[in-house]
Amino acid sequence: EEGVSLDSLKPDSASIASSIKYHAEFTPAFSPELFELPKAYYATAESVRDMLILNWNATYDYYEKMDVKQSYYLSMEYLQGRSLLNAIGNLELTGAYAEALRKLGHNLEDVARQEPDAALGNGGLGRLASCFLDSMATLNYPSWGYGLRYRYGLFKQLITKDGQEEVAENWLEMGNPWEIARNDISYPVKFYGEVIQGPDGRKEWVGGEDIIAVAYDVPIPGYKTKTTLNLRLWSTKVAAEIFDLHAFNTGEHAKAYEALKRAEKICYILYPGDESYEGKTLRLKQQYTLCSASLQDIVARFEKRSGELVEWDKFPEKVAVQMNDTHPTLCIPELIRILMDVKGLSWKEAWEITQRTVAYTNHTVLPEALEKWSLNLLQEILPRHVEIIRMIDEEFIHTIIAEYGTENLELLQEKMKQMRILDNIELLPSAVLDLLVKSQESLVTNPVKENEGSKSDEVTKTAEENEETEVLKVEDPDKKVKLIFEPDPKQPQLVRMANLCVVGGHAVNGVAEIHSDIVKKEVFNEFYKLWPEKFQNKTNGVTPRRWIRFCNPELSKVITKWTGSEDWLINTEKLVELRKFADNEELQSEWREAKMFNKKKIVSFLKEKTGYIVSPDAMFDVQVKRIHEYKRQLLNIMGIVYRYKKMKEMSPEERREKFVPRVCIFGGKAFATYIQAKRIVKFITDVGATVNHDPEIGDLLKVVFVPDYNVSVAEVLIPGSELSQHISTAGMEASGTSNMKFSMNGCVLIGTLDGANVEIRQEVGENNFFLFGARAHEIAGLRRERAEGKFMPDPRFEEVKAFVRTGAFGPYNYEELMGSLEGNEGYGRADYFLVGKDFPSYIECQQKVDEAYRDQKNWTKMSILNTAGSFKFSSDRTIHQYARDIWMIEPILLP
Ligand code: DL6
Repeated sequence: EEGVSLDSLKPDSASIASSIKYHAEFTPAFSPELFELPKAYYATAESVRDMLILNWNATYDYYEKMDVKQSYYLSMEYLQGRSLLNAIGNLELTGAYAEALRKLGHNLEDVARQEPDAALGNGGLGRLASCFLDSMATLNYPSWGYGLRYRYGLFKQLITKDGQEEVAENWLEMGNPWEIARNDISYPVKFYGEVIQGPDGRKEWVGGEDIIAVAYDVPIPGYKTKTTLNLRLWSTKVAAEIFDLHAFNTGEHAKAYEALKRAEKICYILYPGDESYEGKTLRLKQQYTLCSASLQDIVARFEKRSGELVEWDKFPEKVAVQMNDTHPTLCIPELIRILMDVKGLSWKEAWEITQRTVAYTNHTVLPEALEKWSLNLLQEILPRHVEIIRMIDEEFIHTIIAEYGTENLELLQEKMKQMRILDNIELLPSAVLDLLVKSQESLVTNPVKENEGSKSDEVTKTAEENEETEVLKVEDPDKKVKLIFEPDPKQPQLVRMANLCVVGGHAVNGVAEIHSDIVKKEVFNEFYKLWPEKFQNKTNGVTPRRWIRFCNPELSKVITKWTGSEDWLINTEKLVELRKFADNEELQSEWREAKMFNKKKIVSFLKEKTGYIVSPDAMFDVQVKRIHEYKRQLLNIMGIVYRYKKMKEMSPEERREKFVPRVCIFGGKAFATYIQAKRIVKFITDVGATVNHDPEIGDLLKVVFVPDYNVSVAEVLIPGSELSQHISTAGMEASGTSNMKFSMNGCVLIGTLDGANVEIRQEVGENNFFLFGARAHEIAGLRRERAEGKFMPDPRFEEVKAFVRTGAFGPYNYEELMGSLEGNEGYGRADYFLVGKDFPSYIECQQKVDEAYRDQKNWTKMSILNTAGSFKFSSDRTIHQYARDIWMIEPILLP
C-alpha cells in the first residue's frame, strides 16, 4: 500500500514472542514441558521460517508472473553455516528477536549457538556458493541455487593424540527448520540401462535403475529486501513399489531394502572416498543426480511459464546455468538428452541451445582436481550421455580441423590430443566418414586426380574396407594418411570434464585475475586461442553482511560511525571513507577496542574447544583453510619451529626483545584419504603440545589447532585475528576467499603473490601487506632446478628439519614429512611446493611482522587500511559482474 513503510509491516517483539511460543507448542520436536535452549532455538527458527516462506512465495509468484530470465547456480557444495542470525539480520529483526527471547527467558546469542552448521561443503568453493546466494538475494537477481541434501555433510573432525579423526556429522539429527520438504516436487533419475531407437526416431534410454530425487527448499533472504531466493537441495529415494515386500516377508530383510539403500546412499555424504570402484560409482551418481533433477526442474519451469506455445529456441533467453567447477558438467549432455530424447528437438537445435545456456567457472589449476571420468564407468552408468558426449567430441573435432587444417597432420594430432574431450578414445566412424568427405571435397579445388572417382562412394568404400577407421585425411586418394587416434590399450580411456565444460559452455571464467590469466595462458591455452571471447575473469567476493556485520558487530558499529551510515553494507565502496581517518586517534582507539573484544572471545573459545589458555595481549596469528600441501601449513609450522628453537637458544630478556608474543592458530580439515595432509595436522598438534607446555616459553608462543573448522568457527576467529596467513606456492591458489574476510575485519595479511592476494595487496596498499616468496612465473624454473639438484637449501631450513628429527616434538616419526621436503628416495617429487625455497624469505618477513606489531599505532593504521581497501571483495560486486557479463539477467524488485 502506498504510504505504508516496510518497517511498519515488521512484527514487533510481542508478536515474535507469541510466534515462538506457538511453534514451541505446535511444531513439536521436543517434549512439551520444558522450554530449554535447544527447543527455544527450534521454535525461534520456525518462527523466522514463517516469514521467509511468505517472502519466498511472493518472490516465486512474481517471477512466474513476470516470466523473467533466471540464473541457476549448480554446485555440489554449499557451506551455509548457521542461518538464524543471518536471517534475522537480513530481515532487520535482530533487536526484536533479542527482545522477544529475553521476554521468554533466553538470550539470543545462546539460542543461536544451538544451531548446527549446515556444512554441505568442503571449503572455499562451497562457501563462495553460499556468499553468492546471499548477494543474489540482496541485489534482487532472479536466481536459484541447486545442490544435494547430504545427510552427513563432509565429516566432523576430531583432534586426538593421533591427529585428525573423522566421524559422521549428523547435522540433521534434530531436523532442519530452514528447509521445506516439497514432497510434490520430484523427478525420476536413471542409471545403467541401454539406449534403443524409439518408434518415432528418437533415442530411448530404457531399463536400468530408477531412483527419485525429491526437492527440499531452503529460503535465502536478501538483506533489506523482500526478495527471498531458493536453494533447492535434492534428496534421493525410490518409489514405494521398489521396496521388495515379498523378500521382506520371507525374512530377507536386507534384500528388501537393497534398492532403497542404493538410492539413499547417493545423498549420504559429500565427496565419498573415490579410490574404489564403488566410490567412483557413487560420486558419478551424485553428480548426475544433481544435474538431472535440476535440469528437469528448470525445463519444467520453462515449459510451465511458456504456456501453450513452447519456443525452445527462447530457452537461453530465460535460463542461464552456471556450473560451479566441473562437478556439474553432466548438465551439458543431460540438457541435450532432455531436449532431443524427451522434447524431440534435433541435435543441432539441442546443441545450440545448450551452449547458449551453460557457463563454467574454473576453481583450480591443480591437474589432479580437473576431473576425468573413465569412459567405461560412464558408459555403464550413463550410456546415453556417452553417445551425446561422443557427438560433442565429433562436433568439436570439426572445429579443430577448421582451425588448423589438415595440411600438417602432426600439428593436428597434437591439437586434438590437447583439446579433445575424449582422451585416448577412437573417433566415431561417422566423424571419420565426414572428414573424408570434407577432405575429398577440398580436393575438388585442387587439380583433380584421374582416379578420384565418385567422391562419396569412394569415401564410403574406403571407410568400410579399412579396418582402422581412424583415417583422417586423404591427401592423395592413393596414399592414405591415417591413424591419428589409435587408442593405446595400456592407457586409460577418459572423458575430460573440464574440456567438455569449455566446449559446451558459452563462457569460462577464473576466480581471480592471476588465476584467469593462468587459465588463459596455461590450463586452457589451446581453447583460449580458439575462442578468446569465451574467457573471462570474475574475482571472487564474500558477503559483507555475514562476514563483517553479523560476525563482528563491534567493528561494524565503528565502521558505521566513521562512514556515517550503514550504507557500506550494500555499497562497500563506502568503506574507502575510512582511509581519511586511518591516523585518527579516536578511531584508532575504538578500532583497537573492538579488536580486543573479539580477541577475548577467541580466548574463551579456545579454552572451551582445546583447553589451552592464551593471553589476549599476544598477537593472534591465524591460518584456517583446508589442509593441503599447496596451501603450505607446513611452511607456517616450520617457521614456528624455527621461532621456538631460536627462543630456546636465547636468554629470557633476549627472547622478549626479539619476539613479539604470539598465539598461532590453525584450523582446517584434511581430506580423509590425504595422508600427507593428515601428517601435517599431527605435526602441528605435536608442536603445540610441546611448545604450549614449555615453561621457558610461557605466553611468548602458543600453537593451537582448532578442531572441526567450519563457518561458525570462522565467524569467531576472523574478527579477532591480527595477522592471517595466505602462503600458497605462487600460481596454485585460484583465489582464496578467507583472505578477503580477514582483510575486511582489519586483519593484516602475510602472503605470496597468489590468487586474490595480488588484488588485495593492490587495494590495501603494499605497505599494509606482508609479501614474501617466489612469484608464479618463477615456479616452473625453480622446480626444474630443484629436480636437477641445483637447489642450495638455506642453513636455517636445514637446522629446522634437523631439530624436528631429534624428536623434539615427541616420538612420532616425521621422516615422511621432512623427507618430502628433500625429495629423498621414496618421497616423490622433491619439495614440489617449494617450502624450502620460500622458507628464508618467509621467516625474514615474519621478523618484519614482529617489528611492525610493536608499533601499535601504525599497526592499527594498517588494520584500518585493510578494511578500507577490502571494498572490492564484496560478493555483490562479483554477482553484478556474473549477471551482466555471463547470465544476462536484470534485478527484479518485488512490488
Ligand atoms: O573459488 C573458490 C575457491 C577458491 O577461492 C580457492 O582458491 C580454490 O582452491 C577453490 N577450489 C576448489 C576446487 N577444487 N580444488 N582443489 O575447491 O575454490
